[in-house]
Amino acid sequence: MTSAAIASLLERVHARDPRAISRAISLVEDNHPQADLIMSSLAKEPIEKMMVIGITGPPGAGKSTLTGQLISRFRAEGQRLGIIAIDPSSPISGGAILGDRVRMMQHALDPDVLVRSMATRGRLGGLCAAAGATVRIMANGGCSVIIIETVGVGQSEMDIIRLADLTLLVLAPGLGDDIQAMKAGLLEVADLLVVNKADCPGSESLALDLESVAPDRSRVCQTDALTGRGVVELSSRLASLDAEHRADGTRTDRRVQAQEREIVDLAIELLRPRLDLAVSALHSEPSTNPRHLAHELLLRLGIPDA
Ligand SMILES: Nc1nc2c(ncn2[C@@H]2O[C@H](COP(=O)(O)OP(=O)(O)O)[C@@H](O)[C@H]2O)c(=O)[nH]1
Ligand SMILES: [Mg+2]
Repeated sequence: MTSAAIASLLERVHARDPRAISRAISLVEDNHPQADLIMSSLAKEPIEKMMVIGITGPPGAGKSTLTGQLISRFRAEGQRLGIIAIDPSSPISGGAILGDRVRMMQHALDPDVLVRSMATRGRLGGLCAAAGATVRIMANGGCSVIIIETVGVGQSEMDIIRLADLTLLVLAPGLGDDIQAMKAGLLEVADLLVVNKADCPGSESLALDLESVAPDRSRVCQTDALTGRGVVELSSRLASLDAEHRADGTRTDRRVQAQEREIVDLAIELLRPRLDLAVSALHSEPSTNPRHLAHELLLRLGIPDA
């Protein structure tokens, strides 16, 4: 693609054309030679304004159903949304993703809800780089709220949580969640703990359990994502936390940290092909200590003492 073609693509992104937005995201994801030009041509202002919400929690907790409800709330306020569905690229959870698509069908024809799925598999540097680029392009395409829905509670979830301005951990009764196990990671980093399926038995005691471990009990919300009960309260909590974090600098701190993660991801991605090339030039013999050879490899690329 010529620079002129990229310029016209970006013009269409700024004119909110969903196809152009999707094309720009794909070019950057695929490391197109013009990816740098696309990213450096983006406007800062919409990126500063946007709110990125991460939604995580065990499969079946109701994340997609709740996302659907939040989409309706934000659309009622006239906001344009970007939705990023993290796809584990595994046949086992393929069904879950199909289900998610069905649950978002009510918004499928809405030109102001842009949905993108993103694979976790086959990514060297983690998800931060790809998701970071996607949210920035979506913001330039007029999305003021971006929701990233993850699939479970693994490493890629932590990556996404780092990227989000605000994170919801969605739990539900009857899933056999071991709160103690989750406590180590997600309970601490999530901004709001959502007990979904408030219509189901056990939700009250799950909420009480969470209130006892949460650093601040006002962080616990209850929702019934099927009917939408509790969603208005949840979105107003989100709005007030967002305002708080904008005012006290938390949001800026988080974005700086997220960008550091992204830079490391990108650097690893950039380095990998050069390492692959240089390793064959090493002509290494079978060795008891390949670690030594790894140092040697880095030395050849001008990185001493690694
Ligand atoms: N009773 C009840 N069922 C719900 C609620 N929210 C979601 N579900 C159901 O729980 C199942 C899993 O929901 P889904 O949104 O796919 O969960 P996810 O895997 O976390 O994305 C679906 O059958 C939903 O219809 C709720 O608040 N109450
Ligand atoms: Mg889901």
